Amino acid sequence: MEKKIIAVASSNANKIREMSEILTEYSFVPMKDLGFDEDIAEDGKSFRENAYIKASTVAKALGVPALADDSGLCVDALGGAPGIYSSRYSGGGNAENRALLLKNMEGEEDRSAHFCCCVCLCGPDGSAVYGEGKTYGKILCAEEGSGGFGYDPLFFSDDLGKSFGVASAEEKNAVSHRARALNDLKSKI
Ligand code: ITT
Repeated sequence: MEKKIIAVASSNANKIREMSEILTEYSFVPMKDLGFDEDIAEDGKSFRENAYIKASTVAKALGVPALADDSGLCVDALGGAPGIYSSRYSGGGNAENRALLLKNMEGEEDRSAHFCCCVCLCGPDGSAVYGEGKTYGKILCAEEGSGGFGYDPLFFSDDLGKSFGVASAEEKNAVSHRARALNDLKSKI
């Protein structure tokens, strides 16, 4: 059977790879491949608002439904930071973000954290359906593994009993915030 195509309002290739691994019945096509290659200002105050901004901008521009994922790491001892600012935490890339997180967690005893994900499927008319997911764990004192992306090597998953950096893609996708959000969305469409 032909896979249903979904336009994805994201320029994060790792997110799009995970979407394809999680919902295998769909073909996720990056917005760039459909002719949308602009920066979208993510000026919402929550994962949900940012997911809507991305999905609705691309859906309106392309005239087809679009899916966006807004996600991040929320650390209890840091008052929920970096949260919606996860990708821009240090002003650098993933390695710099992890280094800053480690520095800000130096000497912290409470290392509890969770990843959050809000996905939004939006039509060109602005109508939206959402899915939300979280996954809980602890911030490690040093990186473990090099798998996944972003903060994965610093995140010890309570569900898996190991870091997302050493987990296989299958293991991560069985418990991740992204898988939970996508499955929540799937149950509504
Ligand atoms: P798009 O907006 O283009 O989708 P982005 O990476 O800027 O890409 P976000 O604004 O949603 O997306 O920021 C998500 C950041 O949160 C991501 O860059 C990582 O730093 C972190 N993050 C989210 N999910 C993660 C995961 O599964 N593993 C590790 N880090 C993750």
